[in-house]
Amino acid sequence: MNSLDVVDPDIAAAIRGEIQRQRENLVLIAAENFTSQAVMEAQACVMTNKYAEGYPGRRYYRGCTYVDRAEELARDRCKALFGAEHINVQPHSGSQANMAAYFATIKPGDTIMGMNLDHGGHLSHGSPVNFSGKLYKVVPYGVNKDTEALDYGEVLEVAKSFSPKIIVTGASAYPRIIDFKALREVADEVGALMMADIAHIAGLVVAGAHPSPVPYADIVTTTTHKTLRGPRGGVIMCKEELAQSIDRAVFPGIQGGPLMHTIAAKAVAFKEALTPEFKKYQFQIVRNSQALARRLMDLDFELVSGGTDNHLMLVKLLKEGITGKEADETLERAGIALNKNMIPFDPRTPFVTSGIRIGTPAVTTRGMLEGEMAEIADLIATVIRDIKNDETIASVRARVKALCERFPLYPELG
Ligand code: DSN
Repeated sequence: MNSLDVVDPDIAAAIRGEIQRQRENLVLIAAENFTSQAVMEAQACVMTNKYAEGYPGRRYYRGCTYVDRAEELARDRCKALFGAEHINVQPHSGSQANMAAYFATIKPGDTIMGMNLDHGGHLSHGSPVNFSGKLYKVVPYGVNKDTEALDYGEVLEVAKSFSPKIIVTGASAYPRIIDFKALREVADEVGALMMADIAHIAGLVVAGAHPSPVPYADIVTTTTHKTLRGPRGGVIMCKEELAQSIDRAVFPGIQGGPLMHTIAAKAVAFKEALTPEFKKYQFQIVRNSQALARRLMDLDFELVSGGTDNHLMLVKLLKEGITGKEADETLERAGIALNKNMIPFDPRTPFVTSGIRIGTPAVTTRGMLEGEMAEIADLIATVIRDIKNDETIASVRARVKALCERFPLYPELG
């Protein structure tokens, strides 16, 4: 029995339940992953006790020798991964990384251009319900109605009409390659800064499975817990001339003490991401995603933009006559965790939606390959095509459990 069982058996039981849930279910949430035991050990370390406002060598507290070392390692490794000029590893989240990027470069009331949330963008790229939509004048851009992919000529037209201060690229539900060079050209044409939020594709970028925005963007933000497979958190990369403004925007601008245990865990994840195995893993994520997409299309499902180039796909459910909400609730009962998602030009609300988003980073971490992706597509199709039948759901649940048992997760956790 460990001390958590003694001090707080309720939380200990909840954690055990969560381990079991992760083991027995297929995690297809495109933004989730399973971090390594080493990352979790760093995250659960004594650095959680340390206050370290400031940056390595320039702190407002004494006793920072070892946390300085951890932050320096995190910065150096992140720099080696992405080739960026300046790195800040302190943002607590992707949203805070984005907030700091805006605070460093523009003023409330200025115009930003970000991808429409309904077309695959992110809340913090200018949604009216988010700080970004409340503080700034937002001009959304979206995908082309026919191709359901970005049309950079259309983006340029929007930019020319509204002269934004920043053009934000990046998405949380866009299955195609983003042409960062084309967006740089759009930004240059209208005299805007370019910011790329690569939270979803950061791991692919490290491996070369997706082009990097670093040569083109003034600022690149990311989270560390999606394809990058680290602890939950954010990072900002920027050109040297923005370094001081970015650092000041993070601290003291929007954050106080950095989470030094998380920064140590980020350093571990970056070390893992520098290995050849990590690169192979990223390419396998994409191969798996394409295998899953192909099988779904063979089973007559319609995918946004007709497929995928990256780690995720969006399935339209209009033809099936069910909502994303019905689909994700029922699939969860069958042991398949994914999320309902708006599709471009969706007639339904974000709480109901007409689609689901499926991602392969987590199942690929478990070791599943293209064969298992075909099996997963069949399981999803079986549930969706017989959504009211409890017996079907129970039989898929049993098949999911058997599949998961073939790919053990966290055996070291007992
Ligand atoms: N919540 C994340 C996602 O699901 O894509 C984005 O922040």
